Formats: sequence, C-alpha cells, structure tokens
Amino acid sequence: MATERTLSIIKPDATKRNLTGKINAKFEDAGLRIVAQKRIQLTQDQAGKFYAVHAERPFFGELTEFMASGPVVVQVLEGEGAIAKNREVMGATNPADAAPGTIRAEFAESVGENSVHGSDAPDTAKEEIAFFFSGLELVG
Ligand code: 3AN
Repeated sequence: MATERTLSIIKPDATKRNLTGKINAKFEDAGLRIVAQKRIQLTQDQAGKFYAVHAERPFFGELTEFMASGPVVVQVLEGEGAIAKNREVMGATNPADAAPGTIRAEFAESVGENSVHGSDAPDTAKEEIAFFFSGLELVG
C-alpha cells in the first residue's frame, strides 16, 4: 500500500479536556507519523468553509458553532494507507457505535462532539490539507 497523507483535527471537546497528547499517542501507536501540527482557533465562518459539504445537513449550524467554540489542533498524518488507518483509529462517527480502543470510543462525548475529524478519501485529504497548511509546513 502507498504512503499517504491525511488531515486530522482534534476538536474543541478534546482540546478542552487536555486530551491532545493522549490522542496523538493513539496515532503514533498505530504507525501514523504527525508531519505537521498547529493549534488554532477557527471562526464559525472558517468552520463553515471547511465543512461546506455538510451545508445542507440539519446539524450544520450546531457543527460549525461547536468547531469555533474553542481551540482545535489541525495536523497532517502520514503513513501506509494513512487515510483508512486514521479512520480505523478514530472509530465510528457515533461513539456509541465505535469499536473498543478507538479514539471516539474512549474520548468522544456525542455524535457531534466526537473529538476528532479525519479525511475520508484521497481527494478530500488533499483539499483539506491545503485548507490549513502550505507545502512549506509539511516536513515528512
Ligand atoms: P465523520 O467525521 O465520521 O467523517 P461525517 O462526515 O458524517 O462523519 O460528519 C461530519 C461531522 O458532522 C461529524 N464528525 C460530527 O461532528 C458531525 N455530525 C455528523 N452527524 C451528526 C449528527 N447527527 N448530529 C450532530 N453532528 C453530527
């Protein structure tokens, strides 16, 4: 399998509870390398642009308000099959359905406040990485 890069976000519910290190340990234990990382505060408008694909969903307002409610840590993870591997480590969107040992099973509070975001395909990974990082910030 090819080496890939994927965009990860540690969401406000997790930064608020000081879980950045514990979540990063899950990525690293799974063989994912954090090749770029920064802690930022999004505006609701920026969160809306990032989640534009969900603009018609009933939870869009709640989602963007939540993503702007506190700091997030945006990061690029690299590894063999990193996109699928990260989704595996994250667990299902709804923590009630997430497999034991996954980030969402251990840390997520609800389907909305579910601690992490991860790109779902190569094209979205590329777009999402470019949304937050310039090429100069990616050191593999
Ligand atoms: P995932 O993050 O697992 O790819 P998506 O792409 O279906 O899940 O949803 C994007 C984000 O929207 C989720 N991470 C979650 O924060 C939020 N979300 C999804 N479904 C709901 C829902 N029913 N109610 C509130 N927020 C939701």
